[in-house]
Order: sequence, then C-alpha cells, then structure tokens
Amino acid sequence: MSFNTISVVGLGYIGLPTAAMFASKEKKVIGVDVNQYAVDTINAGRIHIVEPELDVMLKKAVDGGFLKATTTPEPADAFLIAVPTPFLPIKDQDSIPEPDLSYIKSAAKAVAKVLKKGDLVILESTSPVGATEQMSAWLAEERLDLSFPQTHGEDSDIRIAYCPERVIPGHVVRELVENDRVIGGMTNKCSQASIEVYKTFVEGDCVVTNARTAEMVKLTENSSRDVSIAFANELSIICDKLDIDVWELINLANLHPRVNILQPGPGVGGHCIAVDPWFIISKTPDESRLIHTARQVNDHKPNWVIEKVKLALANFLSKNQNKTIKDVTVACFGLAFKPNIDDLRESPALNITKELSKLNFGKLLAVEPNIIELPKSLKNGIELVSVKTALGGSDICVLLVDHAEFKSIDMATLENVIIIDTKGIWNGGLK
Ligand code: SAJ
Repeated sequence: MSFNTISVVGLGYIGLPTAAMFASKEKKVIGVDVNQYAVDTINAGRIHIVEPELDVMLKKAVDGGFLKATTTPEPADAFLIAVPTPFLPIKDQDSIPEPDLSYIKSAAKAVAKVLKKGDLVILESTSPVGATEQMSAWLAEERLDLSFPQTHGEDSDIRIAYCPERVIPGHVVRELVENDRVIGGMTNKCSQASIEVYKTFVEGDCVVTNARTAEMVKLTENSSRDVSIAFANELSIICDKLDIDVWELINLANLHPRVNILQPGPGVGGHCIAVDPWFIISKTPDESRLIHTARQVNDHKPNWVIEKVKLALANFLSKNQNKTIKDVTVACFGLAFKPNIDDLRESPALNITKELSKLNFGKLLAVEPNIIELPKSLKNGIELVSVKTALGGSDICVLLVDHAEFKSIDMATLENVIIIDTKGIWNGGLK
C-alpha cells in the first residue's frame, strides 16, 4: 500500500496542523473545508487559527506546492476527517445534551463521491462510540459499487478507522509528532493501513485496537480528568465548610505514594474536558452516574464562587454601614480558561465575571494580562485594567486564574482587601 495523496477534511485546530505535517514530509495534501475564508487564507500561505510554529510550517508547505486547500473533495488515497462534533441545543437545564454528527455525515457524503477501491477513511473528530461504524454506513449508502468493512470485513474495498487526536493547544506541532496514537481500525487491515499513514510523521507508538475502543479511549481520557477535577472541587467546598485549607490538605494527602489529587478551581473550561464526558453520558445515561455527577459538580463550581462573592459583599457592607453597593469596587483576576493563555472560550472565569457584572457594583474591574481588549460580551460596565490599578482601589479581589503574573503579587498589597482565591495562590485560598 502506498498513500501518496492525503486529504484532510476539516481545516481547524486539528485538521490544519495535521495537513501541514503531512505536507512537511512531502506528501501531496489536499485540505478540504466548507469555509471559503479558511480555504483562501491557507492557499495564500497563511493560517486562520492561532497555534505556535504552524504559520512557518504551513507557508513552506503551500509555497513548496505540497498543500492546497479546496471546498470540494478531490480524489486521494487516504482521507482524514477532523470536522466539529458539537452538541444539539438542550431543551431545558436538566436534559442531557445529544451529539450532532451532521458535520461527519456531510463530510462522509462529500468524500464518498471521490472514493476509489483501496482508499482509507480515518475519523479523527471526538465522537460518541459507534460514530465510525455510522460514518462507514453513510459512505456505503452513497457508494453501492464499493464494499465496506461492516459487510466485507478484511476483504473490503475501502478501509475505515478511528484514530483520535490527543494534542494540547499551544503544543500541537510537537505533540502531533511525539504523542503515541491509538489506531482503531474496523479490521486489522484498516489498522495497518492507518499506521502506514501516521508513520509519515508520528514518532510515538501507534497502538492498535478496534474502532469502538479507540472512540472510548479519547472520551475516557478527558472524562477521567473531569472526574478527578470534580473530586478536587468537591473537596474545596467541603473544606470551606469545615474551615480547613484545601490546598494544604491536598498537598498533605498527595504525600501518600498512591494518591494524586488534582487542583480545585472556579470550574472546568475549554473545549474538551467539560464537553467530552457528555458523549459517554448521552449514550449510557443510566450507567454513567459518576461521570454525570462529576460534570454537575464542576458546572456548579462557578455558582458557588459567585455566592462567595455575594457573601463577601454582605460582610463588607455590614462592616461599612455608611457604604452601599455603589461604593464597592470588585476586581476579577483572570478571564482565560486556564493559566498563561489568552483563550477565553468556555471559560468559567469569564462567565463568573459576566455574572458578577449583573450585581451592579460601583466598579467591576477585570485583570487579564494575556489580552489587550475585553470581548464584546464583557464590555458592558467592566473595565480591563492592569494588576497595579486593580490592587490600588479594590475592596474585594477575586482570583480566578493562576496566571504567572498573579503569583508574584506582593501579599502586603492585599492586606486590607477581602480575598476570594479560587486557585489557592494568595495566602492559601478562599477565606
Ligand atoms: N483544571 C482544573 N484543575 C486541574 C487541572 C485542570 O481545574 O488540576 C481545569 C483548567 O483550569 C481548565 C480545564 O480544567 O479550565 C481543562 O484544562 P486542561 O489543561 O485539563 O485540559 P485542555 O482542555 O487544555 O486539554 C485536554 C487534554 N486532555 C487531558 O489532559 C486528558 C489534552 O491532552 C487533549 O488533547 C485535549 O483536552 C483535547 O483536545 O481533548
């Protein structure tokens, strides 16, 4: 088998670096995306997403003639599908979100038109268990002249596999090469073909399993982290009630050689850890009790932080009876979804700040050293200020993200301020 032309369908945070990586190894790469702007930007040798090192790699690939982007699939030997798998809108707050596989379906239908005997189709998008078999069924519906693994096993004309990505944003270029890959072929030949494709650039091990297990591996990795963080978040709420410093508690418990508790925070953000467990829960709602509860614990944490701020406000006003809420200045330290990045999407810190703005404090300040402008949703009544300005005149300081800049703050400057520290970097934590 030889895969000389590789098509990557979906040129986002995973698809684009993957396409550029194949092209850097001088494979002929056809990138496909429905977004004309993305296609034009890539063909001009530029990137439409933020990822270190990718710009240089992509420009070289395009200038060298190894990578081109298009809105319609063209014939290739292997197709990698890396399209979004969002969730359908929920009916009410208590309902379980259901995945929306429509992007996979339209990608499959588009790819089916150009498939030929011997081709390999790999699904990379984070997906519920069974999505790869479903994708193969959609392909088969379109191409009655070709045979697929679900009906013809090892003798099928087309090979199908699920191979999840596990790269962390900010280090995608390095992790694509170094990380081990889980290869979930629908048959062994499908797995072997996929290994051949990935070995173009992967230096980690390519470990073979079946498609359903590979789908579940990806969901398990992120659910495991979500459950572990929920344990830490629950401990922080318990400790607050029992007047115990949770950070000290975790440090001490982690001295045990077989205990490794993660860190509590204001909630879980980002596009993976807080999302992927729902793929398991929606498929097996009665069986996923721990995973579901962990999601609820982590989703509840921002509300708990907001209640803490309200309590602090009430204490402040009862000690300063000549003042009203209009005299109170609150500063939120951090808006990003985790430390030392500028990514504000699905960020609990951002949502907490947004909710606090509804309380109509005299002033609500936001400190986020990694951005130069507030997002539109926060512009109403919130001021983006420096660390120094926030420390100068705030009555309540709410630490939401453990950015490096906040760790070096001189504690003397916080002496007369009420502190709500959700990350435990200022004098322990929540007081
Ligand atoms: N968080 C805590 N406490 C902790 C660790 C994290 O509250 O002890 C919070 C963070 O502040 C953040 C959220 O969890 O709000 C998620 O951050 P993260 O660093 O745990 O993960 P992501 O979303 O940046 O990337 C994860 C990674 N998965 C795992 O570590 C199992 C990455 O390897 C995956 O490729 C990525 O999801 C993905 O794309 O699925």
